[in-house]
Amino acid sequence: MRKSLTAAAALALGAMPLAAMAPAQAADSQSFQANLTQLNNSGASATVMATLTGDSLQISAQRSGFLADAPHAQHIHIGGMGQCPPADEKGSGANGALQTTDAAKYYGAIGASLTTSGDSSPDSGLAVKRFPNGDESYERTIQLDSKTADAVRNGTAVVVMHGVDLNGNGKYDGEVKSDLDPSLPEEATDPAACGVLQASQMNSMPGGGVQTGGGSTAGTEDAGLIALGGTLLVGGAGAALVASRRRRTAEDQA
Ligand SMILES: [Cu+2]
Repeated sequence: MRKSLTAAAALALGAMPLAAMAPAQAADSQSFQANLTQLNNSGASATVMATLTGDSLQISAQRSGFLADAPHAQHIHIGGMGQCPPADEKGSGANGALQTTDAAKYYGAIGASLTTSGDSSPDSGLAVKRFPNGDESYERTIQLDSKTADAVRNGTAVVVMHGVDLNGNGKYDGEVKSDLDPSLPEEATDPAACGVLQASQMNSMPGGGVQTGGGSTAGTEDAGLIALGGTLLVGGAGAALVASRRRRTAEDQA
């Protein structure tokens, strides 16, 4: 965990020219990870790493167990409970298969489409020619809308990858049509794997975050950087909280 985190941080920093490494920009970047586990008994799983800078999200995915030679729509879902459904959740598909909208109360609607090229808005939710096939890995930097960026920051964004071979015949087919697009079989769009994007640095520290002393993180090369980011971040949030309290007090007195 720590090893990959360090590597990701080094990569992010290495990609930036030195002149761009102003403290404000470094503090503004946050790293996230999602461990996607199977839905619909798909056997699929994935690890997603992401770094959010402003509304710009650098995101990568390593996948396994997805139906080969078939496109797998993948999205960041927002506006639900910020959770995945239980793995054994039943839905409206064939033999109780879970369709995408069956679990919308858990993970919400599409906030961004993790396409391989072009548009990455919810409009491209079913752009099947611009999603990875099978277990192809994925890496891209996309612009999020502010709602989706906020959801990522708040830990309520959920990555869902779709496309399940329910009947095990090696292709998308079957009697039941997709709840998203009736021209497709449900297998093409049923959720195959799901995971919540969670902050991969500060939240893993004891006490919710900021360590100013030597502490248990001493010994990692980027501990100082992480602590600095945490301090600035918490400082910013604290200031916003104070400001909103002041506003509320002013309103109460008016
Ligand atoms: Cu989706």
